[in-house]
Amino acid sequence: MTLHWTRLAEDGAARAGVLQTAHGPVETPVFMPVGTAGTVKAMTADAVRATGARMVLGNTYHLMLRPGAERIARLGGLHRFMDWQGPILTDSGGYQVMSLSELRTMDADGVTFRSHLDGSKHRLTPERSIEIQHLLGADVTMCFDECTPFPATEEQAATSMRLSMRWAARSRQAFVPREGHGLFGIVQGSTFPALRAESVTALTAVGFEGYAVGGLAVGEGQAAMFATLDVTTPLLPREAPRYLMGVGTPADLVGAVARGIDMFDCVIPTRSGRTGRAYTSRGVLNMRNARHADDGGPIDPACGCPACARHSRAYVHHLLKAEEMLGPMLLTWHNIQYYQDLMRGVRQAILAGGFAAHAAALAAAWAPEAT
Ligand code: PRF
Ligand code: ZN
Repeated sequence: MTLHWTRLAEDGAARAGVLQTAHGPVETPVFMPVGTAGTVKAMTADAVRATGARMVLGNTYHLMLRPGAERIARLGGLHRFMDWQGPILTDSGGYQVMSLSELRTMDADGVTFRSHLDGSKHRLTPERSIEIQHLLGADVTMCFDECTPFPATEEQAATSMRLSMRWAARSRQAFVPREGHGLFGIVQGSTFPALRAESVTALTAVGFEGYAVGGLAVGEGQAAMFATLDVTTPLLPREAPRYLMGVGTPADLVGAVARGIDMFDCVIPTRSGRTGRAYTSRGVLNMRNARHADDGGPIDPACGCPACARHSRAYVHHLLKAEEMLGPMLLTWHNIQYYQDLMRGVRQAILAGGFAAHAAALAAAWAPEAT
C-alpha cells in the first residue's frame, strides 16, 4: 500500500493509530481543520500548526474555480502555495458542487455546473476530480461521489449510491499511486442499512487506502447518524482508517470515535469562531453576549491558546462588538485549539484503555448553557 495506517490500540470500537503520509505522520483519531480556499480562515499556517493540528483539508471545487488547479501546480502545489508543510486531504468536489454551484446538470459521466463566483461553466468527472487533486498535491485524495440529499427514499438513495460506486471504481482507475499518498472510497446509502452494506461491499471489492462515511450530517440528526455508523463501521476493514466527512460538534466527534471513526473535518470550529461562538470544556459560549462585557477571566481556563492565555472574555467580547478582525481570529484559534485538545485527550484515553470513562467525563462537563 502507498499510504499506511498503523493501529496502535483498540478500546471497545474506538481505535488509536498513526497515518504515515508523504508529509509526515498523523496520530488518529484526528480532527482536520478546513482550509477550503487555501487557508484555514482567519489563521496563519504557523498558528494552525501551533494548535497541534497536523493535517488540513482543501477543496477541489473552490480551488479549481479560483485560482485554478493548473495555476497552483505551476506555483509548486497546494502545500507550497499555502505554506502548509503537513499533510493535506482534498475533498473531491461533488458535495460542494451540489451545495454551492448553480444550474447543475448531472449525467452518468459527471456533473456540469456554473460557478457560484462568476457564473462560468465547468465540468467535473471522476477522472478530472482525481487529476485536480493530483495537481494540488493532495496526500489523501477522495473519490468523486454524490452526497445523497436527505431525506431520500430507499430507491433514490440506492440509485445515487450505485452511481457513486461506479464513480469510485473510475476514481481508483484514474488515481496514480505514489509513496505516502492514498485514495479513500466514500460509503453512501443514506440511513438505509442494506444500502450502506452494499456500498461497503462495492468499495472493498475495489480496495482503497481508507474509507470515508459520506452522506451524513445532512439533516438526519445525531441519533440517525450514530445508528447509521453502528451498522456501517463494523463492516469496514479493521486495518484501514475511517473518515466521517463534515462532522461535527464535540459530542458528534466523541460519539463517532466510540463507533470506530478515526478522522474528521468540519467548518464548525472555524465558522462559529467567526460568528462569536466559543467551544469550551464546559460547553458553547456566545461571546457576543453582554454578560461577558465586564468579565476579566479567560474564555476557558483549561485552554492554553493566545485568546485564553493572554486575553479576557471582556476583551474578546469588545473586539466582536467593535467588529475588529482580531475577534474572529482569536476565537477561531481558540476553537481549533479546543478541537485539537479534545482529540489529543481522546487519543490518550484510547491508548490508556479508558476511553468510555473519558467520554462520559467530557459529556458531563458540557453544560447546555455554558458559563
Ligand atoms: N461526500 C463528499 N464530501 C463530503 C460529504 C460527502 O458525502 C459530506 C457529508 N457530510 C461532507 N463532505 N465528497
Ligand atoms: Zn483558548
